Amino acid sequence: MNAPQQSSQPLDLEHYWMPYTNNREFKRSPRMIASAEGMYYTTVEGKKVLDGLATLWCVNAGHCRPKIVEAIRKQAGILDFSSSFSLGHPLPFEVARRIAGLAPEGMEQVFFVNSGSEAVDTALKIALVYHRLKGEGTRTRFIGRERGYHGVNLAGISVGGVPANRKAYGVMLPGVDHLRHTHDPARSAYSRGQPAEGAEFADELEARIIPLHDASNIAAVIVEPVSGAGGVLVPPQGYLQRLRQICDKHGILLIFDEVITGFGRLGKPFASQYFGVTPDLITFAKGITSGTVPLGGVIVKRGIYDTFTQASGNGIDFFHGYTYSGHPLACAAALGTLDTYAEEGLLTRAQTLAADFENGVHSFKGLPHVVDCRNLGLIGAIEFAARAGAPGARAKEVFEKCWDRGVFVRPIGDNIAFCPPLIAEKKHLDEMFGVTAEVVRELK
Ligand code: PXG
Ligand code: PLP
Repeated sequence: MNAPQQSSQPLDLEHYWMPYTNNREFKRSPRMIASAEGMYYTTVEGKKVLDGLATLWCVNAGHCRPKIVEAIRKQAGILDFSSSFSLGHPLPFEVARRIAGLAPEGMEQVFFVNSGSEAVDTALKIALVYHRLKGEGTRTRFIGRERGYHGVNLAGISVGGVPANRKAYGVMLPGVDHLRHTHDPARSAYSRGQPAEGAEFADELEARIIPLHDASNIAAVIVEPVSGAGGVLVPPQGYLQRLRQICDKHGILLIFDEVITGFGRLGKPFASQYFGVTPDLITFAKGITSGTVPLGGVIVKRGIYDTFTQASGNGIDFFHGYTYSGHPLACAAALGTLDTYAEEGLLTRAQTLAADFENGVHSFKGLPHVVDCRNLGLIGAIEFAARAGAPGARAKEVFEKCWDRGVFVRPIGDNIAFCPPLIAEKKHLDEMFGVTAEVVRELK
């Protein structure tokens, strides 16, 4: 199977097993990207495509930004790799200091990993050990949420709530329960920003889950402040505050998975600050390097870190870490990214664009088959009624036709998600929404 490419050698597509892809379909008709700059990809055929999803919710600074490229280039020639297992090099210390400076007050220590999935596993393990060190070792259960996405590792799919990511894997982590999701189209379809109704969905934690499992057995609740991969679900007003209150009352840790919402998506460094709710742990990835080099991590409250270090005596304080935790190239990319964010004001830029973005998302109301429009900051989605007998077909068709017309947006079930790089300008939003609307108008 061959595809066009720039060199004279045709590209052999056979051997790469692509993730989350219909491999046979792709290899029959590949969508292949050669390069990218700013808001646009260039395909191998030379076509420009607007990146309407920051690639996979991560390229917040836009593509191939000079400071980031230069930081990676330079670091590769200075220190290619050095481990962080009882050795050190300066970069992860500096990145951690910078992140602590952006994080909610009191969240000061950063543990590095290489992806959002690893960040989730790490956060759950920190929660287990923390309770054990506090003499509450019975707290081993985790509470996730329907339609939550917490990566693909076994712990992440256990607390996650996307059925397709779970159904083929049989036994997962034991002792996991799920809150219901907050999607409530009957009351809240077409909400601009946070739905007014639905804070009481959080009460299920206290009314059903805690009585069933007993708080003394529950380690943590993990939620995305705004669910992304589950279809862009915006939390109802007051919902996250209520989760926080209930967790506090019962000694349960609250984990915000900010892999998508972190680094400016809602116009603050973290969604936690946007909502004014401080969790005990934050997982992050993606935007920390604007997608350039894999890096993720967990930010914890000071007291959690202190509990580990005080308990360890002369030994290792946390028996956990990845070979590449704190990798020099990833950390260099992070510093270049954080500099770019700071110089261009990108971590607050979503505030400036949010109104235009909201108007763009809600301009789909009334177009064929559209049943909902949702938005917050610079993340949003439109939802279609499922085509009879073919769920997801409408969104897939929209994705394919938009791509052909030079705009990349992501289908998620019957939703189309929008999540542009934070450097987007009004003209890019107009192009993204305009092309998508043209395609939606043709939908059968
Ligand atoms: N948590 C959240 C909230 C995420 O959005 C992860 C964890 C896992 O991160 P890694 O780096 O391990 O992929 C994510 C990642 C989609 C899609 O279908 C979403 C993600 C990744 C891939 C596809 O939209 N989010
Ligand atoms: N498998 C084997 C055999 C290993 O030696 C290691 C790390 O040393 C791993 C898996 C884990 O790899 P990583 O630390 O990159 O997650």
